[in-house]
Amino acid sequence: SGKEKWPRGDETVWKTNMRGVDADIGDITKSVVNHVQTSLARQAYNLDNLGAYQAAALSVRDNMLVNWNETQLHYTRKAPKRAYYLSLEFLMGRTLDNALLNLDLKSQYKDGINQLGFSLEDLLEEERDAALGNGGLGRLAACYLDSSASQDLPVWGYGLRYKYGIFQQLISPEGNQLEAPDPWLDNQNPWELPRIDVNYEVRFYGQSERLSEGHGRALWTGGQEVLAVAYDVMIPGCHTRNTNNLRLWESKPKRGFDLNSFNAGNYEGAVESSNSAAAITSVLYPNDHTTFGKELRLKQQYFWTAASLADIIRRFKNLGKSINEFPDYVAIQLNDTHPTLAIPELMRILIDEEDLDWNFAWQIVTNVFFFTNHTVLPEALEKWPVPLMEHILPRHMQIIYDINMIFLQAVEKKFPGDRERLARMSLIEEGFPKQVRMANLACIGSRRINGVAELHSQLVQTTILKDFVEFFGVSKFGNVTNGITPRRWLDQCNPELSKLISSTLKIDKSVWLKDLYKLKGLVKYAEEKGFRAEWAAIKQRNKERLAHHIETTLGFTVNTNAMFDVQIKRLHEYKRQTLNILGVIHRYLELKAMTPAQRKKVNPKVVFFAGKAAPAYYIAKLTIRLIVNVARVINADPETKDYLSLYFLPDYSVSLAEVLIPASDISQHISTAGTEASGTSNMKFCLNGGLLVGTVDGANIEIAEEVGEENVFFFGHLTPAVEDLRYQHMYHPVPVDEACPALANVLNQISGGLFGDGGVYEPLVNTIRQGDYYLVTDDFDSYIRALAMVDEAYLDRDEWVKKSICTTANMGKFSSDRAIMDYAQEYWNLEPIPVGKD
Ligand code: Z2T
Repeated sequence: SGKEKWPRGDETVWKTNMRGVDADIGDITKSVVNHVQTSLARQAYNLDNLGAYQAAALSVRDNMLVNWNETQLHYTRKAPKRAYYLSLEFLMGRTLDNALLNLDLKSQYKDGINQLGFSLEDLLEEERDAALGNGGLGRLAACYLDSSASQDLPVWGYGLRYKYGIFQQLISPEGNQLEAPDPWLDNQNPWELPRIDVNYEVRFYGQSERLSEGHGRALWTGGQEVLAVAYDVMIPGCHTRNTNNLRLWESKPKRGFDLNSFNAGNYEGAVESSNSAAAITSVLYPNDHTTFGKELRLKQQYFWTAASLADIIRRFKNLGKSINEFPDYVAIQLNDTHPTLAIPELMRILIDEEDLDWNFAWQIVTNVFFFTNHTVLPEALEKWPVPLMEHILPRHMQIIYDINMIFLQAVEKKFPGDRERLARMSLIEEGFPKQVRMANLACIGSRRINGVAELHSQLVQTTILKDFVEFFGVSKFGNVTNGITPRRWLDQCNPELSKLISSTLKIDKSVWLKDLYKLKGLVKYAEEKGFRAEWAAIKQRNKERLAHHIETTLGFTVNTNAMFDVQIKRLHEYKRQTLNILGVIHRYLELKAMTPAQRKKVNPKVVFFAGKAAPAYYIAKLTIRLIVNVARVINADPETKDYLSLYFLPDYSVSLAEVLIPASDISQHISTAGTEASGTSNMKFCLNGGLLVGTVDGANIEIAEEVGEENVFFFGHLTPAVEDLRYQHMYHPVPVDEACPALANVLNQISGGLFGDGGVYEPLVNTIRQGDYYLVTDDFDSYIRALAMVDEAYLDRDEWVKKSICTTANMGKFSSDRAIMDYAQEYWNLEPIPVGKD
């Protein structure tokens, strides 16, 4: 490389002009002013914070584009193996601050923006979150993109450009969650580049006619054709020129109007079909752990996988290689089962379009795909009704049947006569209607399968995919414990702590942010009084920053002398926000029973909740209502409010998490054992020196292994006990009054109307009184004891700060850099391709 002929014009003119903005104030202000004038057509006279933010963003974007172009050219020249991360969700949050930090331009832009009469901090607040995800799964995808770029790995993301991201959450005066649309693109989005020229046609419906016997070619015709148009989002690596790509697809009608109906005088029909094409990428489905079997969701999944595969294959073909080398150049990671249709789609392309025979095609397919499972909850396992699939994707349904028949023959050969095993492993679940089991399809169509934490990966192998482990052997199954990017989740959200770490370790942050095990060096400073004082002072200022945020956005005055106790995540019964709120009520009742003198000895505490509930999840919404009404009562109680207060912060988002996490003393990760696959916010809190109250579940276990069990407050039953306890609740129920009197008392207070009409909460309270699937009764006493130990530990503030320091110091393992390198080496077989190093 480097010896190619320059393609056009005078090479030096091109090259000297191909540069972004220099890292000096003069060049930066020139670039921003230029964007104000030419890109926005505005002037200093009428420029508000939003306009100034947009101009600053466009200026930073210029820099990223230079790197992006160089990176893509470099990858093309080096022609390495590439990986593609297919995810229906990318919860990116804001971009400007992250980009400035990764490009190492933040202080220069701060000064430049100042000279122009604005404050960078204010401008950062103007940006809307890109909230194209529900929760952990989508945020994980965003962290993995940051880590791929930061480690120079040739990885692209593929997703959908939803017009509406996750809904905005409003809380009504009664405490009910209301949902409003999130039109995140209304202010224009400077971070995306429309690529009108990169587009593919995607077919739905129609007929599939087999052209030969057996598993040969077919002809799929008719139906509806929709256009997929690419929008590219640049992903800058940290302190590297490598800038990767996230390609998001937007759906459009193929021609503005359907001409046939238009000519037949059916104007409305024509417009409607154009609407139905645009509808495909209109909205992100807001369910995190349930599937609804909606036709539009299936169309989203196919639209996205078909466009992405077409794009991947086009790029591969540009290499001029033969198709059997496809797995040497391409790895495709399936983020949960949502992109599983990519498997029959690649079969369709190889057989119907490339004319390969079945076995050869299947050989390629099963060497390209990798599958990550994110939950073992049965209600989250995707199944699609066969009639729906047949209607929308007739050719794919044929292929799925063919895959199934050949697979079950192999199973029958290995386990002769085991009909129940065949029924369990079949891609088709019998019933009315029959359904396609997407996890089974993803499993047999992939090279390797992984879970997202040690315990979870074990559960995958021993429960939902047990038969497949027995069939394929255990080496096809693995674990990659999740990680988080320390760029956003320490340096960006907690700049003071980041600075203290760099100055203490005497290591530039560009080094330890990319080698997080370096934090271990902090352990010895836990013994230094001065260091502990600085550490504690930063936590205190972060608490004040949060309090200030709440004061300005919600108007509440938060007691910053209290311990901050935080639970922020999607509302779900398995995550047991119920346990937390019932614990709060228990504490309140105890405080009420005390004399003023006794109360004065209590550790004051502020409890924060935030999180969205799926719009159709009744019990989760009722839990929000209970939290809001408990808050209303106890925050207004003059006897107790100095010792206990409670806030439900509406509209949880990545940006809100960035303010909450650095302010927490303690955070709660209290799922029923065996239900939370990993959790990732647990890692974010601990990285920021917050301690953890949790069950022995998901990544909590590995966090305790790293930071030491003495620094984690564990409670509750263990995974192996859960099945038996559930059985007890079902078949030998013990009334709550007997099983757990303290809990019974709390439930009776709710039913008795202490927090408003008790009848409202009966459906929620009854999930515990009857059945108690998530074992709130069984874990309540041990939970209360764990919280008492937290209070006791907090009394010795010196020891507490030591725990906090040692926790941060031992979080190296949970960098998403480690996780993504694990995928690169153990799954994708990918090498770093650094730009500008050769
Ligand atoms: C999700 O966020 C997660 C799992 C899902 O299963 C769906 C969604 Cl939207 C289908 C979460 C897990 O609950 C969490 O434990 C894990 O840390 C996260 O994915 C990332 O792996």
